[in-house]
Amino acid sequence: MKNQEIAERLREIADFLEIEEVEYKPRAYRTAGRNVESLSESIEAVHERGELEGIEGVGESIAEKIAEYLETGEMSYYEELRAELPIDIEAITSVEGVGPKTARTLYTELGVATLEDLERAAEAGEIAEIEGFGEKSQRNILEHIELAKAGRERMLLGHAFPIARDVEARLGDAEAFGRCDVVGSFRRRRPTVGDIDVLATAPDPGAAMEVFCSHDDVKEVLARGETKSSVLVSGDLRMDLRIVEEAEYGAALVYFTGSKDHNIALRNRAIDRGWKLNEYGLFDADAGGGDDQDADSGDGEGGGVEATGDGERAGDRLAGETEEAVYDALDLDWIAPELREDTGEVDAAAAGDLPDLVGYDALVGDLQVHTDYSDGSHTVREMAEAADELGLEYLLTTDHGPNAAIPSRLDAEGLEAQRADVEAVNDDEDLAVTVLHGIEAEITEAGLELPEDWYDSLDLVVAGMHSSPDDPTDRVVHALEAFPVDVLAHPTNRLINEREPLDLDLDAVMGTAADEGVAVEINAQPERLDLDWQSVKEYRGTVPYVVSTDAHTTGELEFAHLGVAQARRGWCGAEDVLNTRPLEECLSFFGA
Ligand code: DGT
Ligand code: CA
Ligand code: CA
Ligand code: ZN
Repeated sequence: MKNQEIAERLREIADFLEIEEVEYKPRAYRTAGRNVESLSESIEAVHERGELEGIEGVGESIAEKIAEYLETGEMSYYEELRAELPIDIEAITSVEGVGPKTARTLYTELGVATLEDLERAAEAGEIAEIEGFGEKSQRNILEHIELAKAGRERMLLGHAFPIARDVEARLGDAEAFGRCDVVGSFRRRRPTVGDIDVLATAPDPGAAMEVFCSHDDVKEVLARGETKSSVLVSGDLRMDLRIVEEAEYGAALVYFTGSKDHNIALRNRAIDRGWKLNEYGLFDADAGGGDDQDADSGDGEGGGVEATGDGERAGDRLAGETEEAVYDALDLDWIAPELREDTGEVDAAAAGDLPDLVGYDALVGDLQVHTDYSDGSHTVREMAEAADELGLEYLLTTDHGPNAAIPSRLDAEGLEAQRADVEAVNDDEDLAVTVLHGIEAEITEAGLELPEDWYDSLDLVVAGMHSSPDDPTDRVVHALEAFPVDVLAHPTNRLINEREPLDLDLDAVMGTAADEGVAVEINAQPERLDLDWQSVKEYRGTVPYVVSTDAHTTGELEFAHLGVAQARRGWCGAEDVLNTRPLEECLSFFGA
């Protein structure tokens, strides 16, 4: 599964070309990178079918480069560009505020080639000395570098997704394996994952380990045992496999899905009943024959199957084969993995009060997508066709308005032309999807600053902030109060692993949104997932949410499930999410 690796190469090529001030091409490479990244299958499989050029944004020349990389492990065009400027451009530009051109200056002036070099130069005060930089940019770099460093430790859920899905399918199909599930933080759909934990049964464990450790994607085998192995795959992602007995699969699922705090809450519940819960099952240690009553032996990640004795399985097994049976024996309703964070889910399950979570297939519309009228890659029609194919009932175009701080944005002429495009698509009887005409207006000190007559002509107004002012709360509150905003986009403007959330008084923002009838977005972009799930949980019931993809390409419409996952982690039911409702009902909330 080299999707991530290739997407990164394409992004780096775009950066290098941008530095050389090549026109158009950087955008083409970025688009191709985005589309490779959002593929829902492995790029190897696409290549095997000879369909690389079928990927949106991938033409003959980029397809050739991808094929070359898959066949030889190198992309010579990339190697040439990098030979001219031998720096880790992706890592360095992942520091907020450092773009490709800054990276080049830092290299030519100071020889900065890696993130470590950058940190050293900033700490030594060398960056402030460069012309055009100064103390402020140096401080800025120091402030953001920790986040960039941490970002290399934890992979975004959206980036881990195809990798996890691929290994699940691959092992599941292999003869040596029985069942196979990716567990851990991935199964809980945490916004980032530290590693990929795979749980499986295997009629032939030796052969299964061989399949796991010798696959093409494996860069390094870190540990190999009879029932537990660890490998490194593409992107330096660690993958752990544990093989367990069929009769213990449910207990292992619970244990290795975690979270650790959820496990502890469950184990305490077992202890209260005089029982013992670990990765092998739920046991009544006083009954039956057993020799070891160490109630704490489930602790520690190293507690793999092979390292433990029979004492772990002491007593009568009350449950173990299925998750449901484990929860049931503890007098609990089954708890969805997304809720297993020890934030009240065990008590709710005991009381029969768990929420009926919004389903992964519940969204019928998408209320934030970009087109080529601003920074999106595809036309209104292409986005509509892709949405139609996904079975969406409606789609809101939200290109950046005239007050956005980016070069490509909607002006009056663009707005008129786009409206004509929207009408044409809506008149096309072959497309069932309804396209709504909206905008993503920038929240500035003055508010939305849109020409007055635009508000009447647009179906809905989405407002978002893409800057980091000192008074973000005042600005957002003012925008929601003084302008006809329908949806507040990505409220905290965080970029996971890259940019801290705005320092917002969320009580004030959510209170204002509630008063003004503004819906709050859960943005499904892998690096955003904003509003964050903790806040989603806190303000559920105060404000209605929408889950939007903020797609900039047709492929990104498929990110929706990542946003749904965060809504679920925030305990949302379908009733909490407006775009689970049919078009008319959704629009009636907005008074449109
Ligand atoms: P990650 O990998 O940092 O994104 O987060 P997790 O939750 O996947 O953590 P990981 O990979 O260290 O372990 C997988 C699961 O195994 C974890 O969610 C719960 C379980 N586990 C690991 N260590 C312990 C422990 O010391 N005690 C208990 N009760 N469970 C543990
Ligand atoms: Ca994990
Ligand atoms: Ca692990
Ligand atoms: Zn935005």
